[in-house]
Amino acid sequence: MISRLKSEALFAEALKHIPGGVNSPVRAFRAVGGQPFFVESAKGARVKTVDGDELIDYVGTWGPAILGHAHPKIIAAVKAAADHGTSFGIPNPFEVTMAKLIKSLVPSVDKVRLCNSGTEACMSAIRLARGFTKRDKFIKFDGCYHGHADCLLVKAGSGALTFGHPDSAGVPADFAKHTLVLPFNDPKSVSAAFAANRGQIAAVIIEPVPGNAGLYLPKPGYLEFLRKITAEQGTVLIFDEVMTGFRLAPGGAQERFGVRPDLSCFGKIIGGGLPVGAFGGRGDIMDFLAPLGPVYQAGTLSGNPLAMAAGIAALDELRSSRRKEALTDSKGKQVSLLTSAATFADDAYAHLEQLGAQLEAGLRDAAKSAGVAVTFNRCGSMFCGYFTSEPVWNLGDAMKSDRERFKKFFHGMLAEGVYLAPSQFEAGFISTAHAPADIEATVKAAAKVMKTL
Ligand code: HOZ
Repeated sequence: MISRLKSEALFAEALKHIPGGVNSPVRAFRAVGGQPFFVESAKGARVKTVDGDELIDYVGTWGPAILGHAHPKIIAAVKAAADHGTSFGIPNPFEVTMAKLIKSLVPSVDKVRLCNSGTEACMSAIRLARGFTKRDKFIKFDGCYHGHADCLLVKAGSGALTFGHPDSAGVPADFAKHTLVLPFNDPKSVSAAFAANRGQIAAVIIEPVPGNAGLYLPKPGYLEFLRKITAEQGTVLIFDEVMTGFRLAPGGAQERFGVRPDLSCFGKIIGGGLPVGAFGGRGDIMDFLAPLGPVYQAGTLSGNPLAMAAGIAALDELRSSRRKEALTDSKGKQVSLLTSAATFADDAYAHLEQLGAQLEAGLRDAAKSAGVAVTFNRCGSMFCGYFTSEPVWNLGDAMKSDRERFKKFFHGMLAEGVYLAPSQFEAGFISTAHAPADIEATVKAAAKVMKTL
């Protein structure tokens, strides 16, 4: 039995001073029971607890750590930036570099505004879409989580769902009455909502690959359908790529699925582990923002030099892993890496894909050998195993999974030194710092734990 005495003492102290002892609800372990451990440090694919345990980490600080923890380039960039000051409240050169980097990776972005969190990004994108279209209503999908702004905290995923409050208390009904919530992967309900609210829908906001109710994928043609109907209806299509951006491909889910939204929301990876958010897209829409236009949005720490330096280092490292291996054809023209099997393994995204496939195959085998029904969903380096034999395409399907089994699995894996998200309704994240041996160890642990379920 692993001793967690230091974590327990810290948590007891935290409970006296912080509601629930945590600063973000999912961290409280309520969905799995028990108490959270406290982390002393993290490096590469591992976190080290204050009790001295080293755990293989698949939470990755909920997505930002795509290069693993404490990547030397990011740490060096933050240290160097800090020497020049931590915040200026007036433009700094890093902001311009970051905006150009985002644009170069995500072709749907003409202009980008930086802010401090994914919540801010989504809240601001909705306000911008409403200001631009002069319409009030918008569509979101159940189980999708777009941060905790009032109008978005309706049938929301992540902690809101885990704790049984997908509609939060404290949100006046009037504030949420323009939010239309529909099932994911169901084109008919979208057509019906447009027909019933003709000329009134400002935006459709969606996590193109929802990662806040576990993980499920868009059915073939679904994102294309949303693109078509929103274009026809003069509605702004917003992709919330806070989790998927720069992870599922350099250009995010929109690159992976080949669908171009009007606006996109980002966060996580572009902060390299520091607080950050961003939203961007079509220039004609973005120019509705103050000071050019009538839609107000602001922030003291927006474009913060430390967060920018960390994010630039992270994006640059991801990009350079491609550049290093870039091939040229006979005329010296660069050939896409993804066309070359020979260089596949050295590309960060190909590496993540391979690790994801290894984990998927291993966990499927482990479940099969143990006779445990698991539906394993994966998209690149994001994954979720639901304890159900049915396919999972939306929140309704996800809710059918056996959460008691998940609890046992979670704690069993933790005891084996593997840290998964402490909720059935969160995605797992693989980083470039995970080695095939880490995946192998994880699969071995899973095979052992599955037999006890
Ligand atoms: N909303 C995050 C998961 N989807 C949780 C963030 C955290 O607790 O750090």
